[in-house]
Amino acid sequence: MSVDAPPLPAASNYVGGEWSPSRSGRTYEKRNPARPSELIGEFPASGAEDVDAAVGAAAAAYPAWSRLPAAGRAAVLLRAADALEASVEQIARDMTREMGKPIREARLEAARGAQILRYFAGEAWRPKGELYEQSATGATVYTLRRSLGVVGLITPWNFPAAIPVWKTAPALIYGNTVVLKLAQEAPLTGLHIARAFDEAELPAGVLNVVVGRGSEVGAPLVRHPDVRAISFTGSVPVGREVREEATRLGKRVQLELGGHNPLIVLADAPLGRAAEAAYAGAFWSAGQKCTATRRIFVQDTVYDDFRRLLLERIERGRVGDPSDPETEVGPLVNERQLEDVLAAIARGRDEGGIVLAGGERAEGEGYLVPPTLFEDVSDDAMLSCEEVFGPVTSLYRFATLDEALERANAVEFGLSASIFTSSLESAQRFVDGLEAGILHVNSQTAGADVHVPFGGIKSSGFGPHEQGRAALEFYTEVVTVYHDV
Ligand code: UN1
Repeated sequence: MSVDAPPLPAASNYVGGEWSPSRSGRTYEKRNPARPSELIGEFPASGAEDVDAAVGAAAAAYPAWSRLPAAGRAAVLLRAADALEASVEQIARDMTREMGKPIREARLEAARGAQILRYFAGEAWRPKGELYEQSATGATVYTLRRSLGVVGLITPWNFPAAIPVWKTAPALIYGNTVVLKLAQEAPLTGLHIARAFDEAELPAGVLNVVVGRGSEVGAPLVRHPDVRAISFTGSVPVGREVREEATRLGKRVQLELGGHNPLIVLADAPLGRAAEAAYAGAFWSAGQKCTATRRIFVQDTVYDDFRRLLLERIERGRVGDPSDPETEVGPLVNERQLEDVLAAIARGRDEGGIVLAGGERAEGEGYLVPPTLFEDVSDDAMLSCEEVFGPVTSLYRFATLDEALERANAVEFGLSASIFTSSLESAQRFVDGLEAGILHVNSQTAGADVHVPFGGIKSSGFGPHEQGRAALEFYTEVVTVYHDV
């Protein structure tokens, strides 16, 4: 069964509570990566003048929004959650059509949007400061957290519902107003978020959504003097530019960047579960997650068994049309990503890696590469060190847990990591020694609960983490009040 394509949507920016084309009138075409001959729609190719208008609207809306009681802001988030939830199926279908995420994952992600909004609505009733006594007098001294003002959010195409919501929801609940720059490859999903807030009667200008290229929208947003803080999710090179520019201008900046996430399988692991986690972690969403499993370290005594189980799982996996609810692995997002992934596979082979499965573009019009598994890749080869944003992962053999931890840590990234073991002691050594911001014991490297911090260390992230109560740190600033009577 395949889902039907809905009619082409009217696509615009959302600025000051109005749906509007780009000021220049320029547009770009968005095509379906599973069927590039199918046009999804024409979207605004926005520029600096659109950013100016959006920041102006956000600045004008800020005083009233920030003074509203937090419970009033929460009411808007809760209504937006209902609106998103009512259109989960439509959002999921649009997501699948515009960026190729298999519909079964797209549905889960769209539903997660409503959950994130509800969690952050709850922040209205949680503490925003701490109470102390002054040393000299015993009178009160307390901290309070205040909103920043206008914040700029720059989001990627690979989680086009979850990431815009997990930045927007905390920004708004703590009293900021927002300019959200959507990824060029996934505008339609993000515009559903604007529509949900519009239906929720968010006051005009509190959330402004602008579609366009990073260089034409992202860069002016980072530079804009009225934008106090920038939260960015994307690639390491662009993230570094954003950090340099934002810090040069004295702005607060938060980066969520790439990963090169290891999964360690010990000899005492439940091997079937580990193979399942390796498959899902490496290949769901065609490996286009910063949390995807890129390196699989397997203890030598079970290496051959695990390799067989994973190859069997790859053989059984459903690869193809992402609008088919059975499909597990769909296309890459665009032709450039396809070319980058194929070039990385070619380099992996040139550097001595052996392809055990996949390795070639699939037949047909879509940008599809089947799950690709390497072995015999050396630790200093490109595939072992650099993030390849596609369904490509490598198997490595190791003897001891110490060796596995050392090799797993030998990359510049530190986002997520997993271990499969039935030993409490080994699990604890992994938790103590693995350099990553998100650790999984007996589960796959991808996935993120709304109520706990999400973020990487080393080159994978910068600034406070996202989600959970960690979001309070980034979207507010601390004021200390000495209160004598
Ligand atoms: C997840 O693993 O569900 O862009 C979330 C990314 C991450 C989000 C991953 N920032 O892939």
